[in-house]
Amino acid sequence: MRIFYKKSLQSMMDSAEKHALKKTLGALDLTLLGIGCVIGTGIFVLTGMAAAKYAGPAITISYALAGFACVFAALAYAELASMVPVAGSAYTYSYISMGELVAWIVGWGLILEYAVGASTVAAGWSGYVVGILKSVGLAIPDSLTKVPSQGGIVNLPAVCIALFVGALLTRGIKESANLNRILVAVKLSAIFIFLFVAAPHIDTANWSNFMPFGFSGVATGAGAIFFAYVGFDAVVCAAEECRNPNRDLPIGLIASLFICTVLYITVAAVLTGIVPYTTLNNPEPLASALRANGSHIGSALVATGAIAGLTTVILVLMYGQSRIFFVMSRDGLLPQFFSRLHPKFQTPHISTIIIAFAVAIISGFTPINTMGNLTSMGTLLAFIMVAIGVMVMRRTKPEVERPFRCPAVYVVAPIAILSCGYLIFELIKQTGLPFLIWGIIGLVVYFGYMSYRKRSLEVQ
Ligand code: ALA
Repeated sequence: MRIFYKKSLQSMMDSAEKHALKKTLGALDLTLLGIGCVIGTGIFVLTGMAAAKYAGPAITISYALAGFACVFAALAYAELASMVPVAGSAYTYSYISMGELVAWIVGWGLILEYAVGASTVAAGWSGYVVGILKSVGLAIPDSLTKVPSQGGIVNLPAVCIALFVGALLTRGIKESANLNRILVAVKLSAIFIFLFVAAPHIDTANWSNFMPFGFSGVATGAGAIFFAYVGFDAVVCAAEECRNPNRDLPIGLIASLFICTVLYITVAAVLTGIVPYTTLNNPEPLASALRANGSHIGSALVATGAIAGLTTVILVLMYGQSRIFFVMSRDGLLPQFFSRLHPKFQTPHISTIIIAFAVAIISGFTPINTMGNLTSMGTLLAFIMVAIGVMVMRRTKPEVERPFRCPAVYVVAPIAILSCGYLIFELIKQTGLPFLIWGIIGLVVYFGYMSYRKRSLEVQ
C-alpha cells in the first residue's frame, strides 16, 4: 500500500545531494533565523489580548506553559534534525518514520504553520504600518487597508510586504539571512528598549489580582499565545543550507527557543506590571502601555521595532514553506516545478513566487481572526508527529548515528505529545471546524493527486 510507503534515510540524503542547495549558514545564522521567525505578532500583539481576555497578569505562566511544551518538542526535533539533516522538517521525519500518508498530513498541516502563519503576520504588519503612517498624517483609505468582510476592498500593505519578501527570497538565502540579521537586531533592540523604559514604572499593585480567571484562563491563554512560539522549528528547514548541520541545527533550535522564552516571560511580567491588564486588549499593547506611562518616544521606537520584527517573521515563514514544498516535490508528492532551482540564484524560485502570491492573496482578502489559531494547530500537530517520530526511529533505526540524542526520550517525547495535545484541545474549542475542513481538503488533494499521477504513469 503506497500510503504506508516509507522513504529510506539514505534515499533522502541522496536526493538532497543530487538537488543541492547552497551551503552557507552557520550556528549563529540559524539561531538568528529562529529568533527572526519567533519574536513577532505573538509578543507584540497577542500578549495584551490574552492577558486582558484570559489570563490576567498570570499570562507569564501561560508563556511558561507554552514554552514548556515547546522545549520538549524542541529536544525531539533536535535529535531528528541532527540525524536527518534534510530540509522539510517534520514532514521529512514523518516520511521516514511513519510513511507517506502521515507525511502528507504533516506537510499539509505545515502549510498552516508557514503560509497561513506568514499571511497572519503580514496582516499584523499592515496594522502596525497603517497605525504609524496615520500618526504622521499619512492616512491610507480604509478600503485599501481592510479585507472585504470588514468593509474594505483589499489589505494592500499586507499584499505589498508579502510580494516584497517573496522577491527577496528568490534572490538567495544568504542575502535574506543578511537582511534578517539587521532586522533581528532592530527587533531585539525594541524589546530591550521596552524593558528598559518600562521597568521603572512597574507598580506591583497591577499584579495583585494575579490570576483573575483561574487556572482555566491561564490554560486558554497558553493556547492563545502559543502563536508566539510558532516558527522556532523553521531552523530545521535550513538543514541543507548549513555548513555543519549535525552540530549547528540542535544549537540553533535550542538557543533560539531558550532566548525567546526568557524574553517572553520577562516582557509579559513587565507589561502587566506597568498598566492594569484590563487595558491591554488593543492592536499595539506594548506601545500603548508605554504611552499610558508618558513615554511617547519609547512607544514610537517600540512600534518601529515591531514592524522590523514582523518583517523577519514573514521572511522566515515564507522561506520555510518554500523549502518544505521543495522537498515534497522532490519526493513526488507535489508537481516537479516546486523543486526547480533558479539557474543563477540556486533558490527554488517558482515555489517561492507561488507562495508569495498565495500569502499576498490570503492576507489581502481574508480576515485574520481565526488564522492565528489555525497556524498554532498546524504547528502543534507537527510537534506531536515529531515526538512520535523520534520514538519510532529509536526502535526502527537504532543503529543510525545521532550527533544529538534527546535525553530520556521515552519521558520527554510523551510529555511533548501530552502538552501539545492539550494545547490543541484548548484551540479546538475555538477553531475546531476550520481545522477539520482543512484536514478533509488535504486528504481529498492527496488521493486526487495520487490517482492523477498513477494515471499519467500508466499512459507513459
Ligand atoms: N511566532 C511568530 C509570531 O509571533 C509567528 O509572529
